[in-house]
Amino acid sequence: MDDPHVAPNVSRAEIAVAASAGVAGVSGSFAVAGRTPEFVVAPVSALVVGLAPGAVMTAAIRNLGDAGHLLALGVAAVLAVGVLAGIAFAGIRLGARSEVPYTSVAVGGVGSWLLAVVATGAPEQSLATAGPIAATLAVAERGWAVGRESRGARVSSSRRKVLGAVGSLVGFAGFAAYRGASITGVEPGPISTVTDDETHAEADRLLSRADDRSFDVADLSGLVTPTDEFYEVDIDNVNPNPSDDKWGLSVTGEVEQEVSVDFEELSGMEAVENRLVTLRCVGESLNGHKIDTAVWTGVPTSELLDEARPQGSDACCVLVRAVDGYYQEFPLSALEDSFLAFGMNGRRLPRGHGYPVRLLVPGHWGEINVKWIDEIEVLADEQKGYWEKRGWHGTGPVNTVAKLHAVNRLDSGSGERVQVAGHAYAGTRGIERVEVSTDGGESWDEATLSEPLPGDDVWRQWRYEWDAEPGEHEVVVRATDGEGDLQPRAFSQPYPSGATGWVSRTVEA
Ligand SMILES: Nc1nc2c(c(=O)[nH]1)N[C@H]1C(S)=C(S)[C@@H](COP(=O)(O)O)O[C@H]1N2
Ligand SMILES: [Mo]
Repeated sequence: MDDPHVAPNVSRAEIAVAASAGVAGVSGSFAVAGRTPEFVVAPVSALVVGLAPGAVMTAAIRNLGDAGHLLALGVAAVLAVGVLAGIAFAGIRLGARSEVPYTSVAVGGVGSWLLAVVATGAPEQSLATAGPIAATLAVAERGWAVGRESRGARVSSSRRKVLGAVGSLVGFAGFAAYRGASITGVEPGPISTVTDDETHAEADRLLSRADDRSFDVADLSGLVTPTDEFYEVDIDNVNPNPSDDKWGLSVTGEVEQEVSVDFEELSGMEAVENRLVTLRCVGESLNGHKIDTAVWTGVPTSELLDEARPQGSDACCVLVRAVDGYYQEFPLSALEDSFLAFGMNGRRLPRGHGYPVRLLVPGHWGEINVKWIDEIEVLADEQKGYWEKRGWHGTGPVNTVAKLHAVNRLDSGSGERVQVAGHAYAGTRGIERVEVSTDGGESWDEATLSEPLPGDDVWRQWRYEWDAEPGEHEVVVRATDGEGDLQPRAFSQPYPSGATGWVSRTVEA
């Protein structure tokens, strides 16, 4: 039965057992850890992301979103199965040469456990990787022992055993997928679990104010984005899952005094407040949807900076680091009005948006709004951040944009009344005016803007209606920011400095 293509004395059965052990190990790990950093595939995935060229990463994150993350995680899972199968195989081979019973089980079990501990740093959860591998090897070794004793046993009985083994493995993997999918990591409770009720009440007031001022337009999202619809951009396929008591933030580098806070100290500060802030990703397409707004609860970063006292002329900029290995560099001045948020829309930050604490830098592209923040290093010399090393220029203020997301036909008896609407955003410059053309840019009319919301970094909604002649109309939208600057007409792709141009769309009346 030996396969001529594999090394002498290595049987297909051994390879099949090793591969099964690998699948069982990854399954067991997922059943216990789910999509958290303790999942044995997570470090493999981080390695893959680290090695991937910037262009590939950018394309995957921009075009595939979470599907891209799942795809990459799938590739990493296959690699992890391979590595664990390798350990199991080493166990089987050593076992074949050893007189000591269950050598394969010991080698495969202990070896995979050690590797999982080194990779994830989680000794207990790593048992869920090693256990199923050891069990698979034990079943196989027992089967081989029995097989040797009763040579010539009927083939049908061994086929039945193989089918049974495959069935158990598939069943176990299915159970693991189901179990692991329900593990979400830290769950955000209401903000009042860490602040006083007044802070919570204030967040609720801002939420209802935003609700009141949002247009009632079909297909147009409100002025505040519900947390589970808020866009998300992550470099990793598995988000960190930190706990409050393990978290800490320090201000280091060119400062007179290094400062560190833990979560209790930060959330217990007098200065806790709520802010409405819009975020926009530099990688989003011109009329894309990677732009959203929330009510954030937190503390001005100046509370820590004032204590640390960056050293005057020596300090040009900051390098902000995060738990997931992400880092961004930008001018110290941008940090002045920034905010350390631990709440989002009246609840603790969800894991995907930076639990326990993230940075919000008013008016700047999303990428420097570092999630899972744990260090602010004040620098004397400029450096490149994570995305800047990959060619992006996304640490500065956002470009002005007017989106066109809703087109509705209003029933008005005679003729076609058409409504178009969207959001407009210019960071801290604010939006002064949005204009709409229904003839491809020949003539312009002013759109109605939503009432401004408190805060100096909040988008606005616009809407416009007209009686349209039957046929096609080229609708174009453009915004003017609070400094009186009309957004540039010239179109450019998001890479490397953010999309520019006027959004246009053909509307059928
Ligand atoms: N630690 C960390 N912070 C991060 C990122 C990340 O991958 N890791 N992505 C950045 C990017 S590119 C953007 S656009 C915003 C998105 O924030 P959100 O996912 O909460 O919408 O977070 C930024 N902060
Ligand atoms: Mo981004």
